[in-house]
Amino acid sequence: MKTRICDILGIEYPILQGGMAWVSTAELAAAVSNGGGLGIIAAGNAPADWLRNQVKKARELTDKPFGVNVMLLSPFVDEVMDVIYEEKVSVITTGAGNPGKYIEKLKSIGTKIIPVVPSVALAKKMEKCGVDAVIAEGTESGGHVGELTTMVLVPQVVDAVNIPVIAAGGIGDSRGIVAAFSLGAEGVQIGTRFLCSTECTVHENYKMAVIGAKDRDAVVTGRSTGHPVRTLKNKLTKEFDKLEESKASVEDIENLGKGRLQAAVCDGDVVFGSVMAGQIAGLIGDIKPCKEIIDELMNNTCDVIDRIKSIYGGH
Ligand code: TUI
Repeated sequence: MKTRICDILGIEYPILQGGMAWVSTAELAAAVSNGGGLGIIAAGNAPADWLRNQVKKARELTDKPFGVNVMLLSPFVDEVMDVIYEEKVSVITTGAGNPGKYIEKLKSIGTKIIPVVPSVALAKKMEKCGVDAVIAEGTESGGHVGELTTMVLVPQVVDAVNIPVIAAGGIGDSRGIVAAFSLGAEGVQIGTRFLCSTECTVHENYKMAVIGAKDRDAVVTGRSTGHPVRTLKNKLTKEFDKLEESKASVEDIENLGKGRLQAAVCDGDVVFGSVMAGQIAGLIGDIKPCKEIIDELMNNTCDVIDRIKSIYGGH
């Protein structure tokens, strides 16, 4: 499975690891890169020094390419970008906004830029700005979500742009990969599946909450704030629902979420923490090394394609 994405990024398989705030650390990124995909360190809301250390750590753990995910709503976004320039990070993905104003400088140092786009309009705009590819992320994903599903977003973005499209949201096994390629994607971004890996440093409770999740457990809260977020249902999401039903202010709703992702990731508070995960959580049933996850994804892809061929009489 070689696509333009493999050539652009210098990777073996067209699999990118999702940039998950607090979750996508140097350890996880290096493990995915060592497995033949593109590992990604998520800057999230972290300050520049944290990111610089993580980039250095990842360089110690792998000699393969890896990237950084920039969350554009971060209060530290400008200093995070400075680290990316100084460290000459080879590829960045962006989320939760339009990275337009950073593109020229990034291109001048050869950094590849792959923004997440939740719409055709932003995909076209980004192509015009000269980005290298786009990630069409459906609302099935965990964390901050757009409106459209992967199934409808990916083919419309594919038809609208000439640069490669990476599908994201709801992909956790080989069937999802083949589906994404059927829609015209040339790569996939996978988050929740890699969260349940041996190398991922999140608290064990968090991984077990994902493994225990059923099909309808990853719900969206915070729609009224303009920043809807998908997490596993728990006491915190019930509290969010109550606040939203009572038409609480955006400030009150946002305050309820403060520090809750850190509490889930670092302290294992899966009851009142923000357990961000995608809708595919219900499909994930084990924790294993990233290399095994990637090998399984790639090996089973051939079986899925063979099954499709057999349905169509092998033609
Ligand atoms: O960014 C993500 N997922 C995230 S970010 C995050 S941290 C956070 N926590 C609370 C509120 C907000 C952020 C947790 N998970 N995925 C990529 C993504 N990007 N999803 C949606 C978008 C997006 C939305 C609007 C990208 C661009 C965009 O453009 C608006 C514009 O300015 O044109």
